Amino acid sequence: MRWLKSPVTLAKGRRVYAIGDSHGCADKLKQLHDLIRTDLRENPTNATLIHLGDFIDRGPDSAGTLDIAMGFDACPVVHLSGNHEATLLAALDGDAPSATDWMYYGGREALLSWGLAEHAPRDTWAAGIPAHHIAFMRGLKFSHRVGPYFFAHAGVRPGVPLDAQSPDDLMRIRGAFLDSEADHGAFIVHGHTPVRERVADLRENRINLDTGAVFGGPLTCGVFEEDRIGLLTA
Ligand SMILES: [Mn+2]
Repeated sequence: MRWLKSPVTLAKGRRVYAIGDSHGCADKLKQLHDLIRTDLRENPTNATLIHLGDFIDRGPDSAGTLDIAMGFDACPVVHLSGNHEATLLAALDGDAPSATDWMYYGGREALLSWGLAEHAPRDTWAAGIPAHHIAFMRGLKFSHRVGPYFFAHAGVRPGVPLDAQSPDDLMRIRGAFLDSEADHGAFIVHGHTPVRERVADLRENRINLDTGAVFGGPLTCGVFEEDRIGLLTA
């Protein structure tokens, strides 16, 4: 495992794994889970796995990716929502612009993974997507805090207290957050905006774990322990 020096320190005896945007790349997510299981066996500790969201769309197997995400049982897991899950749920709730967006941003591939036709009419989606997948997506959280770390799919709005962040910012923000060198009150662990170099991007106030798995890059897991951050890739 490659280790980086973290600007913050997690309590001794704790470890957090965080996985960025998997976007239907079920094979890579399974490989990464296997690496985490091995790491836990070799270095047992009080660990939590956090999925940073965007499980679905674009890649070949959204359905399988959800099953794998839901099935991890080697330590407690927190699942966060990405904008793609939120957009699909809004479409299922009848929001027409969200349905159009969803089809445009990789929803067709997700429909195929659920055995629906690529152009299946919107009013057939809810019946065609397994109920346990919809329930899982509806249960996703928007952020999670562990010690000095704050986890969210996309980031946070600078100048807004962490406990007052809007779900929309937590799932969708880009420029205002990515350009900010401010201290947000915690070190932010996020994905959402693929790193061009396809390796986790560590800054003073945040780390971006979206290494573009669905665009040919690896899927990355950050391993947070004491004052260091390890990187596992699949
Ligand atoms: Mn996203």
